[in-house]
Amino acid sequence: MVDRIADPWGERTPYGPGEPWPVRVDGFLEGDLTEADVDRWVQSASVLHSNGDAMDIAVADGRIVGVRGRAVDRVNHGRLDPKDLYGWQANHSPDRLTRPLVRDDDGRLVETDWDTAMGRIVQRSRELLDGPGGWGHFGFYTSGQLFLEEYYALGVIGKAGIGTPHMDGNTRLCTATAAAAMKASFGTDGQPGSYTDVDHCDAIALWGHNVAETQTVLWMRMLDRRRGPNPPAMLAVDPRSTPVAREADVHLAVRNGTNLALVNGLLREIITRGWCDEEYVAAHTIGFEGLQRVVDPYTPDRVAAICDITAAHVERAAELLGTSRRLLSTVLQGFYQSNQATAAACGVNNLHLLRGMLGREGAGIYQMNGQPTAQNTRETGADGDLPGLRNWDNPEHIRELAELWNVDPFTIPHWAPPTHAMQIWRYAEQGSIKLLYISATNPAVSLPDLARIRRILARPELFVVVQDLFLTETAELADVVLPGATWGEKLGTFTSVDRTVHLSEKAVEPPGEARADLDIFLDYARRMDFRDRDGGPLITWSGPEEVFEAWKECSAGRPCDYTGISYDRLRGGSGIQWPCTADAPDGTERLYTDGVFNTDPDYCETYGHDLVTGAELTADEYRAKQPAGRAFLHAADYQPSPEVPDEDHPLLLTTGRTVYQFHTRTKTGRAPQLDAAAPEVWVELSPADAARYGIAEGDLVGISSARGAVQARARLSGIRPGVVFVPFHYGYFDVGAADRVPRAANELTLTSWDPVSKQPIFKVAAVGIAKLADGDGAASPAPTVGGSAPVGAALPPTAGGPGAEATSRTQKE
Ligand SMILES: Nc1nc2c(c(=O)[nH]1)N[C@H]1C(S)=C(S)[C@@H](COP(=O)(O)OP(=O)(O)OC[C@H]3O[C@@H](n4cnc5c(=O)[nH]c(N)nc54)[C@H](O)[C@@H]3O)O[C@H]1N2
Ligand SMILES: Nc1nc2c(c(=O)[nH]1)N[C@H]1C(S)=C(S)[C@@H](COP(=O)(O)OP(=O)(O)OC[C@H]3O[C@@H](n4cnc5c(=O)[nH]c(N)nc54)[C@H](O)[C@@H]3O)O[C@H]1N2
Ligand SMILES: [Mo]
Repeated sequence: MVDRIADPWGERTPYGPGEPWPVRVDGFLEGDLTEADVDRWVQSASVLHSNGDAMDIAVADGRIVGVRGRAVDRVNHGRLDPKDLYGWQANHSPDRLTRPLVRDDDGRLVETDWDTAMGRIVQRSRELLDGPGGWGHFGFYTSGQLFLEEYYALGVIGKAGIGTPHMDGNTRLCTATAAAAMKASFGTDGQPGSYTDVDHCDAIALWGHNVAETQTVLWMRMLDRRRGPNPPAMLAVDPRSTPVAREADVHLAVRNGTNLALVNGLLREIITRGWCDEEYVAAHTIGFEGLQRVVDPYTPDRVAAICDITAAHVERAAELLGTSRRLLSTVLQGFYQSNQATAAACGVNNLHLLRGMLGREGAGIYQMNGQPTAQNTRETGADGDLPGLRNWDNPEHIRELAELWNVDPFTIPHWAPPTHAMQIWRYAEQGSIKLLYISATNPAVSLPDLARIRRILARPELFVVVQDLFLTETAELADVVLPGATWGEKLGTFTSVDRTVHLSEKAVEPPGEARADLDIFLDYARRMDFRDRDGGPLITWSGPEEVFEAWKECSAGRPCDYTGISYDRLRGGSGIQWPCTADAPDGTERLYTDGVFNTDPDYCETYGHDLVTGAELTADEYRAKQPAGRAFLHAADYQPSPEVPDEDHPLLLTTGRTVYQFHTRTKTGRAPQLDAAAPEVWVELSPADAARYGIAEGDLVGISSARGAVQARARLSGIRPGVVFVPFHYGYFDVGAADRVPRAANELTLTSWDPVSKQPIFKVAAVGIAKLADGDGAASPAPTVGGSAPVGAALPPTAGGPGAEATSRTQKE
């Protein structure tokens, strides 16, 4: 038995390079149940991060009573993380939405039946679609947490039914930069690496990624290598002292917002010190001279000054990267949500290309996903891209889709790039979008500058539909609220970071009248009576497996080819990595093993952008580069972040996560062990800044930016001086509580985004702080585990107690 709140990572199972990662099966059952009490185990995988931890759901008396990791799965070899273990309890929360809600004449949300709720949505949709401006009035804002089948259905509704380009996911906040960087460097989206690269690598570089807290099982794999023979070296780039930073051999605590300067400096060192794989560069890349010209001025001294680290640290990091033989990199929000996101993420791709560290065991890149199904949002086109990683600017790709759906090519929006989420919100603000259909996301907590978002949602002219499990901060402001069924209550598939596809079976019935999102979307399509080119119904699917089969056809011949996968093949064993075809029936471990990239003009997903301005290149400009299967080395100069400290706001704010909470806490806030481990917002600051502002552990602190202010209790942590950190999990009100003290990090953040990926900058803002009240010696609610670990003080350690005891069984494979 292990208290996995006190110890999120559990026991080490060390292993050496090239050895199989030992199995360790983790499980948790509610109360004092044992496996003998379980009636059925139902196959699934985690939806509380992107790792794809495979698990079985324990069912007794028609209820979910626990979970157990799947030993046979390639992703986790049986392991589960704290959210996997305890998070499912939210499904049973008594405040689940069980009936649709509509706004009555007094402006209150009242329960109603499905016919009434759907009737209102369809009536408004029809008025808008048949009136002047038509499709232009529709906006769809979806998620990275639904299933593949749900996104594909939504994509077809938006693109072939309504014909609107205004569709995106919260994946724009999450992994838009991963997609943008892979498209820019390699031609299409699609993760080059495999999780098994951890088993083979001799160096791991973590670029703005607190993997210990956010892909906890992947970190277990890395830690097991670190504790075994011939461990990999480790580099961490993060302004905070996260568990990753504390473990790393070299930690670069850069000033947030300066990643690109660092990366340029490292690339310069790799080139000048002769660590390039010249043969690989000559045969498989394009753009070396341009890259060299851009990075040349980034000497270690100059980088040290911009990033506020030492030149010696830059040199040590370069040496670690330059002398490794099998380098694995992971990139996430410290890069994606920071200044110059796409350029910095492309810089990591450049590093691997220069060193030929791609497409072989241990040499891999994870341009990470965050949400469990973000990969599918991107593949199926629910983020506005075209399904199958097709290029909106390539008429042949449009023709393929038109044929597949039997619609006129002109119905499919392709006269301009798809509208990104930040622009969708702007159109809703300006009034051209009049119907905003939000599914499985809580923008009233997760988008930047919340005062503005609340104002937009509350506009009387904007008809807002929210499809969720709970009455969230967003649902509160909706005109119609639709109760969704969730994980464990519905069937579907999804794909994790390293392209592993998992099946998630239905274990139990949803509560009340809640319905699977797919059923809701299909019902909407039926009621809207969308037609194909011959007057037949556009959408005839009735269930997930039919949609999956249709999706396979759409994916055929594209990088994300699913044609060799079926529900039956996903049952029983391990997840399978795409592409999976007749030629590769067991899936594909790594992409680009032959050094041939997806950059052919007829095949690529984009004709590219100028990394600095975001300007789109044309097909002719792209063709003129004659990529011929070579990868692009893109480079750009560093520029300071759009917001830098000033007199009123002398500190840099950054935001992010703790291991115990998921996003806006709609699930983890309702799982008692997780909720108790991090029940309230806090602010991390360095002891030096604390002394300067007269703040002690536990004091109540006011934090203000040009947009808003929040209050939080202070934690003195290992964060770099000049920077404060606020977790973004805590919404306007707490689960079950009626108090409305502003405490969401996004009250403070700014409306600004990367020019290429359009991902918002959540990681850099200027703030001021002031002590509001004495903590009287009580510790802040921040966990003592993870990035919020205290420095200099012995505080009561975070623990879960008997209610958090989970099982863990190790065995040698
Ligand atoms: N426990 C938990 N796990 C999760 C989630 C969750 O909510 N909770 N969410 C999932 C999702 S959707 C996502 S996207 C991932 C996110 O996973 P991560 O990206 O690992 O999480 P974050 O905490 O957002 O950011 C990572 C780190 O970036 C650092 N950082 C901030 N600014 C900068 C900067 O300018 N440069 C650099 N180099 N680093 C910087 C922060 O200090 C932070 O430690 O996690 C997934 N897993
Ligand atoms: N300041 C700051 N802001 C950030 C970030 C940051 O690091 N800092 N990170 C950003 C990132 S990476 C992300 S991914 C976003 C996340 O932001 P959100 O997506 O807004 O956060 P969630 O709380 O996951 O919201 C998901 C919603 O979907 C509901 N839901 C869950 N499952 C289902 C389902 O099966 N069906 C339906 N219909 N509903 C469901 C949940 O109840 C919840 O309300 O936040 C972003 N915002
Ligand atoms: Mo995310």
